[in-house]
Amino acid sequence: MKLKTTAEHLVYLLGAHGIEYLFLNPGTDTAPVQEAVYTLTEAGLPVPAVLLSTFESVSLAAAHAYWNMTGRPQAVFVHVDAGTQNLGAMVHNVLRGRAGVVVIAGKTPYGEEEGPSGGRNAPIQWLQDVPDQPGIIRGYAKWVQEITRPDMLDRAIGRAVQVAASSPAGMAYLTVSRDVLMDPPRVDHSRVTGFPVPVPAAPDPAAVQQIAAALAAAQAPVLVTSRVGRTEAGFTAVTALADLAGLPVTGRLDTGAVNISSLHPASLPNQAAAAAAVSAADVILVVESDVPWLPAKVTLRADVQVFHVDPDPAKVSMPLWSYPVDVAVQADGAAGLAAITAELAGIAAAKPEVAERLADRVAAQRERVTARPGPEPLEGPLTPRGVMTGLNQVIDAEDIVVEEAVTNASAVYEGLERTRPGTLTGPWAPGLGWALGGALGVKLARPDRRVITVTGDGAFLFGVPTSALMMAAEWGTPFLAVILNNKGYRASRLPVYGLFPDGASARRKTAVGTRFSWAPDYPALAAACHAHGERVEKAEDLVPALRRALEAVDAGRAAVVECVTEQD
Ligand SMILES: Cc1ncc(C[n+]2csc(CCOP(=O)(O)OP(=O)(O)O)c2C)c(N)n1
Ligand SMILES: [Mg+2]
Repeated sequence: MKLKTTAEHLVYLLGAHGIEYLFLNPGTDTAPVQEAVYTLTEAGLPVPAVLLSTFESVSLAAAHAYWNMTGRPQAVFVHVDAGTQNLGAMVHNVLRGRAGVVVIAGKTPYGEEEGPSGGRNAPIQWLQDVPDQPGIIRGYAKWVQEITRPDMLDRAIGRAVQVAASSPAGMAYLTVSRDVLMDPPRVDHSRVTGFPVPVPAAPDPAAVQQIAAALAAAQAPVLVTSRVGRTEAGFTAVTALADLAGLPVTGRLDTGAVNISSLHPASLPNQAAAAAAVSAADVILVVESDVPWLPAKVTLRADVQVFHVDPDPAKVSMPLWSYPVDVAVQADGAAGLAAITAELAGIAAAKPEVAERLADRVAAQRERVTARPGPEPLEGPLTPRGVMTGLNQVIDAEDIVVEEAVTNASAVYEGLERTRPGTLTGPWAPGLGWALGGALGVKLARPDRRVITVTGDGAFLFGVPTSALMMAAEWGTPFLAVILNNKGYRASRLPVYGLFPDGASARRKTAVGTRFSWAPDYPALAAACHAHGERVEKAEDLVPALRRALEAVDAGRAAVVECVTEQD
């Protein structure tokens, strides 16, 4: 096929670079791209599947979640500055989640000629012209580029995918005007090869030796990691080190992936246990964690040694990040852990006293695990922990949970059994409204798995449920949303009590701007969006409601289970 427009070239290049999905919210700027999808399809060329989304933040959360599951960046096409603004706080989540995504935004045309040049032919195209469209996302994107000429397109797309996927991954933001999209393409020298994603950095051998030696000598080491279990390799590496060194593992503070089975004896059961382990530690190994502990809540030992392994241990995107680190190693977390474990195994093989110390710790850990609290019984008023008890009864080990439970996140991390890598994901970032789009993205990436999101009622509403539930039907990506409905923003109430314990708000047992008196009827909202809906008020009713909802999901329909809980 002889390509006629730069838009056709663009769509071709996206497919050629392995973009499987193009999440699209179109406008006047995207007309050449929309046409190109059909012309390429008719010519038998592979093109990304185009998924319409009625709200841009939902698209971006879906692309982010897809990255979390696969490590493969997808493309989100948005309408000029307005669509870019609707990406909203999900842009921040992409930054903190180190998610590889390619966002392409149209730009209003430069020319004023009507016709095939794609120039301005409607009043809106003057109004769309703003001084700094990329400025909307500049503080968060990893890389920004405007495609100003057809002959740079191949390099711009190749580089966008390369930059987005390289570690630490992030957002590549491209803009392109409608008239450039209408320009004749420059395919004569176009190439899709030569844009490799760099292989992950291996750790420095001397630093690995130093860390392994410190772990061999340690009396009370601890491993703090949030993200490394996102991949099977990371999960395996954490488990191997815990099995060898008997060191406790936590990722509970800034929450995170299943880094080790929640049933493994090394998995610290809650934040209090994590804080105790960190304060008592003589060696702290931090691997891919942005907030390893709270300085305000934890006093470290004076003789502690802190080691930090991360693709970006300097945390360049955080203006103040000053945890006291002795040795920082720039490396992929999984590769770093595997190297440290191999080195430590070598030391243990050579020194029986080290082998004995490690074996003692492993044995001690196994004994401690028997003392874990049992599940909360399911009777009487429903509680967030009770909801986890119910979920444990109905979900399988391989089902994937998407967490945005806010003040009840600890109920999820402490109460939900998660034993397999990649079976828990979330934004783990500041912008609420990720979970529903995230659930869509997970389901796209893992169509054979069940997807269950656990959200606060506020988080659910931030997630644009009318859009996300509609998309579940449009895309054929059903999921179950479990709402922990405490009737408002508890997270925005507790800090008022915290700062003013004897204040007017604490006395009134409420704070302005945090209670929902007229929340939607959630099951009715679900029904309006083609989803199955349930409301549960009594603990005894939970499991049957969850089962009915999962039946609906298994039959291809999204479902919403509103769990009414009373919380201060
Ligand atoms: C986009 C966005 N707006 C506002 C906030 C501030 N915020 C943080 S938590 C929260 C309340 C969340 O409510 P809900 O999901 O019901 O959880 P709960 O606090 O009740 O546990 C708000 C408004 C935010 N993080 N992101
Ligand atoms: Mg709430």
